[in-house]
Amino acid sequence: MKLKFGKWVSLLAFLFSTCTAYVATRDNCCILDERFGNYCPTTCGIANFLNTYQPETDRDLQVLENILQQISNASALTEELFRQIRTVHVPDQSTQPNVVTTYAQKSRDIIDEIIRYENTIVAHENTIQFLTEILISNHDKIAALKKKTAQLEAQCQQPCQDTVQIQELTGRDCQDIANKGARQSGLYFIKPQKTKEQFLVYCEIDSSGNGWTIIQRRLDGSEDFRKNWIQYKEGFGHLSPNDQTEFWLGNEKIHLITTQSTVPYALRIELEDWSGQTSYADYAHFKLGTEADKYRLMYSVFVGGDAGDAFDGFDFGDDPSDKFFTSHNGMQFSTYDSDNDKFDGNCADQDGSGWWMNKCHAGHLNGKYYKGGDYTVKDAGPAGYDNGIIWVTWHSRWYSMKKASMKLIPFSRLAALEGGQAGGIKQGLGNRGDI
Ligand SMILES: [Ca+2]
Repeated sequence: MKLKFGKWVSLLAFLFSTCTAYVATRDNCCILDERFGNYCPTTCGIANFLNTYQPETDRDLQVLENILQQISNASALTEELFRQIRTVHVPDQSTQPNVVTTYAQKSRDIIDEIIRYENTIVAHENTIQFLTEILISNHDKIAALKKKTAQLEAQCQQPCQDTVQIQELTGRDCQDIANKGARQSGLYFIKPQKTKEQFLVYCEIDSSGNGWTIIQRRLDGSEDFRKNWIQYKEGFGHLSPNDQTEFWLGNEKIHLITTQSTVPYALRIELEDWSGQTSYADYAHFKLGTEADKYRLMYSVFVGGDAGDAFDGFDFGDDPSDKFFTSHNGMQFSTYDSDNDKFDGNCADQDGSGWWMNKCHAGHLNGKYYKGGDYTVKDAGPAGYDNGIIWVTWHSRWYSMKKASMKLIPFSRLAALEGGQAGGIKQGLGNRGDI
């Protein structure tokens, strides 16, 4: 863009040849300029003028050239930037919607995951709350146990005393002891004939000298009567001097007592319901067979008693054979681990007891203890059969006794006792004709 000095000289030569008028006007001076004064400049004047202003003009031109070069560079840079932007950012219109869809799905997944975690946290909080309550409960129990332990430790510091008083007299049964003069009920050792060793029993002796040997006692449900064959054989529970504990004397001992001689025994069953009413039932010639015969129940006759004769079976109205299949005389003893009943199943296992089961029972004094008396199929557990302390000729099979006991006395003594009280026994025994 810069004009060379040679070109300026050519131009001035032209101007000099055409502008020769002495007074410069627009007509005779083509380069009239006030900086030349009132005359059209000569060659030297123009040359001086040019020499004066050329450097400044050259600088201006150089400045202009630089500016143009910068603009040119800037344009190139801009074009390069555009090119690079196009290269880097290539819009893909076809894939854009999918990208948006993918991001939306991811967002939903994240939200779902957050909700899931929140639910998990809430569930864990509930679990923690539940466990915390158990922990607090256990702490309370532990504290109670520690307190109890401390009390027991304090008691253990005291000297041990045997408070059980055992009477000195002995005999072959409690009536024998009473016959020897004993008039106090309590714990005695007896030794039936043909028995190698004596064993402890509770004797109930009245002022008239009647001596009852107690073979079973139910009174508060403190003893679990769901026991196996060996336990029923040997006996379980506790004998106490005041007879305030539950027990089963043991089939072997009952067998030994009732078969020790030709002297027949009588069995008395005494019951008490939850209203305080009592009743009893007496059976003559009561005895148990050997273990080999599964301690079979045998008696001759129901002597009497307001409890009724449940051992003879009961017609429940379910089936004509009810009475036959719920009678007990002649039945072998059964426990949950020794099924000797007449039932396809296991009566003793279903009813949780040991007893002379038929198919299964009408009297069941080793049954489950139900406080209050009345109980239901639901209370009876999975089997759903009547399994309480039952004597159906007095109360229904869905009523369980508050108290029950079974006790022995030589039959002759019972006959005298019954004869003096009522006389019903005479008729019962008269039918047998064997007393
Ligand atoms: Ca069976």
